[in-house]
Amino acid sequence: MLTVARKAAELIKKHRNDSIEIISHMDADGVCAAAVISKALDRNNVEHHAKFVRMLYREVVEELEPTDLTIFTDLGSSQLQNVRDKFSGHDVIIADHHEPERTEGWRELVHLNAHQFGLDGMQEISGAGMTYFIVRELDQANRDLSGLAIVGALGDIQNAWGKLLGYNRQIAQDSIDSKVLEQKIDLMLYGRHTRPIFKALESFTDPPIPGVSNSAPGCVSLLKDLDIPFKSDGGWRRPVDLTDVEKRRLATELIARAYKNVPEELVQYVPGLIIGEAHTLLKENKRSMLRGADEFSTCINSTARHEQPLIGLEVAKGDRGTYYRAMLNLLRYHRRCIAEGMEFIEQSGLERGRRGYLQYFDATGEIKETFIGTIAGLAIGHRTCDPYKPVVGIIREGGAAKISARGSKLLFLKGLDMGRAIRDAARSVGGEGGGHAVACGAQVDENRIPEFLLKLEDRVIDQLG
Ligand SMILES: [Mn+2]
Repeated sequence: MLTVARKAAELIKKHRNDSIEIISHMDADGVCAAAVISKALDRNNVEHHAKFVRMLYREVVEELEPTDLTIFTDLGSSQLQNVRDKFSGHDVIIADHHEPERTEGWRELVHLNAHQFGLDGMQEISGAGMTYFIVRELDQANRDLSGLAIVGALGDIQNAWGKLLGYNRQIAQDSIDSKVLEQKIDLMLYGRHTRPIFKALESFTDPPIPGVSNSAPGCVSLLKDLDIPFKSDGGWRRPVDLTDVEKRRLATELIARAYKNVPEELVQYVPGLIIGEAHTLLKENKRSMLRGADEFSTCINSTARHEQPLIGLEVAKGDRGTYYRAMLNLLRYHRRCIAEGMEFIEQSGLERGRRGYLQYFDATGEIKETFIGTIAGLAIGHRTCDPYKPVVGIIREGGAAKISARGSKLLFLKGLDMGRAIRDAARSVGGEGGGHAVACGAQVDENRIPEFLLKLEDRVIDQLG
């Protein structure tokens, strides 16, 4: 793999005085990947532009123009045919971790894909990680960009086992060595550096914990029972302020409670979801949303969700001024959209699949298309939802249905790969789909939604045995 990464680095050096375009995936990993390469190019005073797309559908590729060098990051491999039709004969680098299409490349293409080297692109390395290997070959001084590669990996939920695997571990080691990252075993609470402890507890829903998940009063009384103060002189204590003894006390109680609730065959996965590796970006301010690598990735994700990836790009590259403030605004808007989306779920509830293994909602005209996945994900934690069944969100528009599906980490650990399930189900009704094991999407003909849901449900049942 390093040989190919080196070839890519050589190609970049060759074009250092030419026009270079970066085309990346419009999600957190894609934005981080673009930031990694863009930052490395900046350091060498190489001019370049960045552009973000959701998918390299034929009509999307049609709109692109080959320049002296085009660098695709976090996409390209799985739509290689479309890319080739337009870019064949031109200098192109693809750094991707999605499963590649079985298509020949062309002479001027340097194709760096995780799968070609026997890596598990779903869990072991992200698009930002693949890109990182190129910039490290470009200059060893780029090792400090490894922190962004970890943010990208978390954006793609590559830590579902409570820790990073494979090459991601190597990348994390690079960032520990270059003093940008700290990796520590901790409670897997979201908002470690920014939220009051009881808030962080309340939003913990995977696995669901009785009397804690979605229950602010429950969290407050839990902390009281465990003799853990939730305030100090400086205001609310955050998860990061807990002492090791307090953390252990809390972890023991959370695990014990989750055990009582979780179906027996899933019990073995519970501790790994409550305790795991936490990643802290040491160069960020202590109370900043960017201090925790997981929160950093949410920030970047919100810019991509709302189609402002260039804001995310600048923040990922280090802007803490104008773009950072724009991102915080976007984050506020993001939270408002979440509140509205959840209000809709609260009002309308979820429908059940015919065989009871799927839950879905149709939010046409209610929720923005780019946002349906976020709401589907949060719906899993909602009180009206069965947390042990995947959730599907549907938006109908112009005869097509845009579908997003989410499964819990718990189901993933049990063996459910929603990305594969949705791809197969979509294909079987003449549509297209794919994505990650816990977060994925599809597009099918509006008239075939019921048929699609049945096929999807069949596949979920098959996979879960
Ligand atoms: Mn990715």
